[in-house]
Amino acid sequence: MNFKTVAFERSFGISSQLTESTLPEIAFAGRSNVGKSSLLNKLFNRKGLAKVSSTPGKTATINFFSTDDARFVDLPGYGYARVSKTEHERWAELIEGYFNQERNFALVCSLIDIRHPASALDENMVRFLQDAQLPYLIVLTKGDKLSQQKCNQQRSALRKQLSIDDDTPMVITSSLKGSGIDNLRREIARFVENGPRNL
Ligand SMILES: Nc1nc2c(ncn2[C@@H]2O[C@H](COP(=O)(O)OP(=O)(O)OP(=O)(O)O)[C@@H](O)[C@H]2O)c(=O)[nH]1
Ligand SMILES: [Mg+2]
Repeated sequence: MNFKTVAFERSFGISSQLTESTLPEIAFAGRSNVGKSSLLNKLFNRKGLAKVSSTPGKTATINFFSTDDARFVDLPGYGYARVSKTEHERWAELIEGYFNQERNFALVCSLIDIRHPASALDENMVRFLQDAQLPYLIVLTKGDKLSQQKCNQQRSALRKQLSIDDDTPMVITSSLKGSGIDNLRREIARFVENGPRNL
């Protein structure tokens, strides 16, 4: 797998429009503002690839980015309180629609802010991935905000809180400093090479 060439493919506002899954897919899920779009940009060292904003709710569509051997999927963030009911329903339709399709799910990266305990919505997301037996890992974002010791403590606490088994990687990253990014690239490549999970 190489992280050198990537191109924005398309945005989708409704799941029925999602194009066929022709490549192994790596999806990024997490609450609004957790750093999904920033992480994608950092993985490819391309600042403007996915739109980043300090205002939560920036990514309100499913965005596909493709490389030669995989497709990266930026999912809309959950848990942004100030969206309207219709916006929330649209979010739910998109996420559920994506995961309910027969797609080539190589890996779901579930992003959680390292500074806080997981929210109820984070717990739901992880439980869904576990119950559906989807291949997943946890990315703990914004690692630059805590000392290394605190980061490691938080990782252990979150592993416990979310009942993450020891075989599931929990990668600490900072899109600001670049730490953990190589490690995450390696994990992504490993999951893609292992092939899709037959559900
Ligand atoms: N300090 C720090 N800030 C970060 C990091 N990653 C993202 N941010 C900041 O967090 C904010 C949200 O980042 P985004 O990448 O837009 O978050 P998102 O998860 O895509 O948000 P939505 O599109 O709303 O779902 C921005 O202000 C980023 O600069 C990080 O590793 N460290
Ligand atoms: Mg985003």
